[in-house]
Amino acid sequence: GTAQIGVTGLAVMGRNLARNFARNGFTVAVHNRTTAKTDALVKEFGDEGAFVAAHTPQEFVAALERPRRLVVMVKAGEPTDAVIQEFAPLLDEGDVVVDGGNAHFEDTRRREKELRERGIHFVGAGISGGEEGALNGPSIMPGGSAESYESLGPMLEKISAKAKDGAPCVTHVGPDGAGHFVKMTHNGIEYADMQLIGEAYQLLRDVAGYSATQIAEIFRTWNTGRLDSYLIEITAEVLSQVDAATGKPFVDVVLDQAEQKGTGRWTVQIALDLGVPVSGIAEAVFARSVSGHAALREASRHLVGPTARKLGADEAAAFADQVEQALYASKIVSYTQGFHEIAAGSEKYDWNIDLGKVAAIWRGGCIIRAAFLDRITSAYEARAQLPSLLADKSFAEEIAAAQDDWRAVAATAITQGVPTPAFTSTLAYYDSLRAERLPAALTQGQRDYFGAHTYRRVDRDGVFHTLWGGDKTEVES
Ligand code: NBP
Repeated sequence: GTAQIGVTGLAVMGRNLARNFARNGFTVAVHNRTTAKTDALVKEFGDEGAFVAAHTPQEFVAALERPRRLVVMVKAGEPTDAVIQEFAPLLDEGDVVVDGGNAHFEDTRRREKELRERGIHFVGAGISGGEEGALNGPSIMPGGSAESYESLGPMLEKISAKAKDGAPCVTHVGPDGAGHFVKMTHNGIEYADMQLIGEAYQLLRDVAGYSATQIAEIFRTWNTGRLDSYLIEITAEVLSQVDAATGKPFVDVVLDQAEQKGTGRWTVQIALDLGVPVSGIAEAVFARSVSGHAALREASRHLVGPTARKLGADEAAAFADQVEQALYASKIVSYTQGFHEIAAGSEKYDWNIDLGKVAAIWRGGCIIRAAFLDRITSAYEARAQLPSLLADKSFAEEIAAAQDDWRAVAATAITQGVPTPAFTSTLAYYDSLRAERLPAALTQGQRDYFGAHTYRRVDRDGVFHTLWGGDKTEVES
C-alpha cells in the first residue's frame, strides 16, 4: 500500500478529517460501510489531495503502507466495536488503530487491552472542534502507547490546530484511556463554561434590563479582555442573530430546553466515582436536565417568588462589570474542578498526565479554546505538583480581587429569584475550601450517633466513639 493513513467512517467528522490529512500532503485511504459515501468524497474533494478509495475492508487495509495507521471515525459504542472486530483480523503486529470518536474511556481501556494482546496499538484519541475543527485543525487528545505516538504524532501535529504561538494542539496525553478521559473532562468543562455564560446572559437580561443585542455588545467587549474565548465570541454572534420569520431576537424564538449527548454526564458520573467535587460542572449538567422537564416547569409556573427588578442605565452598566467579575471567578473554579478530576483519573489509572500540556493543547481548535488557558499552563509549569489551580498565586489573587463583585452578583441573583446554580455552587466550593471549620464535624457526630460510625479528634490520633445510648462517655475503638 501507499497510503500513509486511512480513515474509515466518512460521516461529517471522518470526511473532514480525511480531507484535512489530504490537504496536508498525506495520501489517505478512505473507506465507509456504505460505499456511496466513499465515492462521493473522492468525487467532490478529490482535487484537494491524494485519496485512495477502498470499497471493502480488505481493499482498505491493502491500501495502507506498513506498519499501518488507520483512524476509525464511526458512531461511538457498538459501531466502534463492530468495526474493530471487522478490521483486527486483517491487521498485523505493530499496526496502529486510532479511535477518533467520543468513546467512553473505560471502553477505550478495554479495547486497548484486547488489541495489545494481539500486538496492535490502539489509540483512543479525543478530537474536539466539531466538523469545522476536523477540517481545518482540531485539538487532538491521543492516548495509547508511546510507540504509537512516535508513528502518529508527526502527522497529528500537522493536521491539528495551532495555538497563537504556533504550537500544535496535540500531545501524547498518556496510556490507554487517558486521551478519551481528558476529552470527556474537556466536554464537562465546556458544559460549565456554557452554563456560566448562560447565567451571565440571564442576569444581564432580567436584572440589568439589557436587550439581546445590547448583551451581544457586552460579550464582544468582554471578549477583548481576560474572558477572550471562542465560546464568548460565538455567544455574541448568537445573541445578535435576528429571526427572519418573526423579526425577534433568535434567542427568544428557540425552545429553552437544552439537550445533551452524554459526555458532560460522564464527567460527573466519573467524578462521583473518583470522589472529586465537580459541583460547577454537575450544576451545568443538572441545569440542562431541569430545562428539559417541560411538564414539571409548566406545573410550577404558579410558584411564588420575586420578580427581577430592572436597573437604571448607570446601575446596569456597573452591574454588568460585576457580572464579568463573577463569570471570571466562577470560570477559574470550574477549571479548577475539571483539572482536579484529570489529576485524580491520572493518579488512579497511572497515566502520568501533564496537566500544563493538557491546558496547552486546548488553546486552539477545541470548543473551550481561550486566552485563559495559557495561564493554566504557566501555573502548572511553575509548579507541576500544584494541588489545585486555586493554590496558584496569580489565580488566587484574581479571585480575591473579583470576590466582592462575585458575592454581590450571587446575592442579587438569589434575592431577585434568577436561577444561577453555577455561579452560586462555584462560590460555595470556594468558601468551603477556605473555611476554617466545616459542619462535617457535626455530620461525623450524627453518623456516630445513629450508626456508631466513629470519628477522629482534632487534638489526638485514634478512632473514637461516644456511647450515645448509654452514659455518653467516649471510648477509643
Ligand atoms: P456518526 O456518529 O453519525 O456515525 C456515522 C458513521 O458511523 C457512518 O460512517 C456510518 O456508516 C458509521 N457506522 C455506523 Br452508525 N454503524 C456502523 C457499523 N456497524 N459498521 C461500520 N460503520 C458504521 O458520525 P459523526 O457525527 O461524523 O461522528 C463520528 C464520531 O466522532 C462519533 O464518535 C462522534 O461522537 C465523534 N465526534 C463528533 C463530533 C461532531 O461534531 N459531530 C465532534 C467530536 C467527535 P454508514 O455511512 O454506512 O451508515
